[in-house]
Amino acid sequence: MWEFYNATGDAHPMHIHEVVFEVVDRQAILVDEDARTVMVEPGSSPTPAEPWESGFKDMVIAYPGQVTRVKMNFAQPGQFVWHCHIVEHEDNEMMRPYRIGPPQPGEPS
Ligand SMILES: [Cu+2]
Repeated sequence: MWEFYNATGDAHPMHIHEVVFEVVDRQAILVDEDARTVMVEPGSSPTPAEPWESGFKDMVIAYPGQVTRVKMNFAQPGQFVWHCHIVEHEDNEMMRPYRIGPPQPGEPS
């Protein structure tokens, strides 16, 4: 289960390479910019995925002020990326690596 905490003012279409996933739910979050923390809003309840989000996906929209949860099984070992599909975001650090399995030769430590 991955959780995308969106503490920005924009919706982000998040894409995870090499895997398909199911959208589980979304829930309100609280952002404390002074303390630089984010947490699930106490007393809030998760909202199920929308009807059009049923089935396996490779992209999900992470809305502002919410955590978006997705679940998946990683079967393919290797090094991949996950990123926002908005190019300006992707080019400004919203493309991140992830690895399945043991470290690989030449991988940065
Ligand atoms: Cu984005």
